[in-house]
Amino acid sequence: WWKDVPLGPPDVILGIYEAHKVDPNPNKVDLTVGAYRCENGKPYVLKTVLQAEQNIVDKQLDKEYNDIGSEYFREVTYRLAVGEELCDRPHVSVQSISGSGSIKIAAEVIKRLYKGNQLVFIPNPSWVYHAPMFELSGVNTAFYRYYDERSHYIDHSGLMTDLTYMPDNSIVLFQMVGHNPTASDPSPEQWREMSRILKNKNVLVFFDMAYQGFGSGCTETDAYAVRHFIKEGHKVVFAQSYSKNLGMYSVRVGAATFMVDGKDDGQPILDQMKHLAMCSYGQPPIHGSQVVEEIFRDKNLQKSWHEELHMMVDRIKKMRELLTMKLKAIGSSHDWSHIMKQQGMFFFSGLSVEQCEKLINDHSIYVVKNGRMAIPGINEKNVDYVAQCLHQVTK
Ligand code: PLP
Ligand code: TYF
Repeated sequence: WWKDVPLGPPDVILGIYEAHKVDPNPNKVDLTVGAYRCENGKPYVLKTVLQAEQNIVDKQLDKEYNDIGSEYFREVTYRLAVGEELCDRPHVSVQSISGSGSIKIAAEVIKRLYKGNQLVFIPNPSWVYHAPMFELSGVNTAFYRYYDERSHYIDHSGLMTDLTYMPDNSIVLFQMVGHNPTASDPSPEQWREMSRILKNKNVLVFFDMAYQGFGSGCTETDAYAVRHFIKEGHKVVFAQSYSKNLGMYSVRVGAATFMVDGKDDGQPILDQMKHLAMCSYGQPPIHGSQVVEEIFRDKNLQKSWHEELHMMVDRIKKMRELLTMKLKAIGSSHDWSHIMKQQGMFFFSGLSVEQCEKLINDHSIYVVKNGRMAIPGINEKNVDYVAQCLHQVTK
């Protein structure tokens, strides 16, 4: 029946993750998906989340339709992004299906606001789904320079130049923290410079905030960029996700927010977001938002959440140090300084496709073929093996 239908594009990350699952090699290491793993290599369910779920059961909370998310959920989620200082700024937000659904809803609204006439500029490189999400929503995409392959860090002059020449009224997408895949985030000074450059261009600034907390370990510190751009009077939209910072990957909880000029200014945007949600997935799932609400209602749960977030980020930092040390100890003369310079979930190694394929095929170390490695897959048990194999393929 469907022989004329072409195959869909393969998922370059999850495809390798699936291949890892069926590899019988006992030494195999999975460094593919951007999801946290414990020291024992297993996924981590936050104790804070388990306690919040227990509360939900104990309270026998209902599972009524969830509309655009409760006032309380949307309020605390907004505050998590903007902090106390900006919490009274006019905005409209809807709970959505984690970061992905929130980006998509916002992209669909943007298409209606701009009628397909403006480009959205995306960092080169960026998360693999950014461009297709906008394209599928009818918003054309272009790239701006972001990453310097030689320094393995931000391409300062390329980035600033491309922002300078960005046409007025464009849309620009930034990853707020924990950039996927480059693990390279602008410094506060660089964010300020970027804001100054864009100031008089009437640009719509779109923040993807998938990793808030996973940069520094502190959700406040990590929100510097979005807060600075709002304070500076930019038109800001942002997509939040609790997938990573609460370890609720498959629970699918997040929010899409448009900053607006006053309450009336926001009503059409809110209506649009609500309608688009109703016509695609209906209403957002309530379980994850109840978990979030339980945590925000209880100071002790908030405290334990932040402790667990710190614990995850600290282990990632420790693994960066350990891997660097091991590579040095076994005599690798390759430049690995970017392991420590980068932050967040990933190490963007700069290894070639051939080197990555060697890691996968000869050593059962599963990495994304653009050289991206998810640090949480490394632990004290496999770090020697990972170091040896990295040394092997870079000799
Ligand atoms: N944005 C970025 C940069 C990501 O890396 C991811 C997931 O890895 C997402 C968005 C979407 O994640 P989720 O839909 O689980 O929030
Ligand atoms: O590791 C990454 O970059 C992601 C992971 O719906 C991912 O692409 C997997 C599934 C999904 C969103 C993100």
